[in-house]
Formats: sequence, structure tokens, C-alpha cells
Amino acid sequence: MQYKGIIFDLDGVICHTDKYHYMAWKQIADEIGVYFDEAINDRLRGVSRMESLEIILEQYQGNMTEEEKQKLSEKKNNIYRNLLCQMSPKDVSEEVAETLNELKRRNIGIAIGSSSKNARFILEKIGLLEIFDAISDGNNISRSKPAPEVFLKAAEYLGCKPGQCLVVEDARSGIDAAIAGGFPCAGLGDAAAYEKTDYPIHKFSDIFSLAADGNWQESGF
Ligand code: B16
Ligand code: MG
Repeated sequence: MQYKGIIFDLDGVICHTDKYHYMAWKQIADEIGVYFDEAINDRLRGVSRMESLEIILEQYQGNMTEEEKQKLSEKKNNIYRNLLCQMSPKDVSEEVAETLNELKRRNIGIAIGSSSKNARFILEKIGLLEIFDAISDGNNISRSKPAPEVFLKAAEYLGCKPGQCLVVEDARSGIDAAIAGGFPCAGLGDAAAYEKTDYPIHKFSDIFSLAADGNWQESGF
């Protein structure tokens, strides 16, 4: 099989915003008197904002209307976006920056496939808004990971079929989404330990070792 493109998850693969998600959700959880810790925060990886709130509310004793939930998720997002303002190109490792540049040099199409509605804001902060050939994020989908929609859109934007694109993910929900969409997938971090991941990798530049067996095809980007 030859790949024409790579679709990267954003949070946890290109950069790390989990600490900001944690700080923002912790503030909300404290406000409504709900227990929240880093283990619960880990379950929010790759999951949409409203689904994240539902996971946090598993510990909530009372009843909450949809309107109240909406207000809480907006409040969390405002806190989160304020925290994101401190991000800069320094939040991208040299390894990530060099690998992306090299993939571009090899004419491999590169795209973002993120559940986040803040993906473009984050990419702008870290100086990577221009490098990607396509961005599919929480704003162009109706169902987030583990549904495959975000990756199917990214492949469509790249002009590739799912089987021609490799998905790189850090979350199990993202690996499930890749598999559901018919994409081969590489997993970092948590996803490297997941039995469904096709190619467990331990560092970002290991993507090149997948290319060593001639899996790549110039896409003309
Ligand atoms: P937002 P990814 C995901 O991004 C995060 O992993 C997840 O924790 C977050 O809840 C989700 O985006 C939605 O983010 O509130 O910014 O729309 O990993 O798919 O790049
Ligand atoms: Mg992620």
C-alpha cells in the first residue's frame, strides 16, 4: 500500500494542551462541587467539549438543564482560550517541526484531523497554520471521534481516499475513528499501547520508519 497523505491529530500529537484543558475543567468542576482529577482528564482526550462535560458530570449529584450545560461549556472554553494565549512556536518541538518540513519536502500531503473547535486558534499560536495542506476540525463535523467523520473530511480535503492516508493519533478514541473510516493508523503515547493500533510508534519522527518500506507516494501537493 502506498500513502499519499498523513492526517495528524492536534492535541497530544502536534502539541500538548491537556494541562490547559485540565486547568479549565478543574475550575468548572470546583465551581459545581464535582471531583475531578488527571485520570478523569485523560478520558477527555479526543472527545468533544460537550461529551467531555458529560464525563465530568458523571460525578454530579443534581440535575442540570441543557441550557446550564451549554453555559458551563462556554465558560470552560473562555478560560481555556485565555490559557491558550500563552502558547507560541516554542510549544512545538524541534522534532515535530523538522518532521513536518521534511514531509513537505517529500511532497506528502499533510492535514490536521482534530475534534477541537479551537484547532485553528492553536495552530496560529504555535505558528503552524500555514504548513498544513488541509484542516478538518470540530467546526466541520457533526460527530466527533470515535466517529470517523473528522478524518474522512480531512482525506476529502487532501483529495485522497482513506486507504491512501495514514492517521497519527494519541487517543484511543482517535484510533477507533481511524479504523472506522478505513484508515491505517499510527499511535503515540496512550495509543501506542492500544491493541487496535496498526503501527505503535514511540516518537513523532518514527513516522519515517514507516516510510522505509516504500509506503509513500508523492501526492503532488
Ligand atoms: P475544544 P484533538 C480534542 O483535540 C482534545 O483532545 C479534547 O480533549 C477536547 O475536548 C476536544 O479536542 C475538543 O476541544 O473544546 O477545543 O473544541 O486531540 O482531537 O486534537
Ligand atoms: Mg489528541
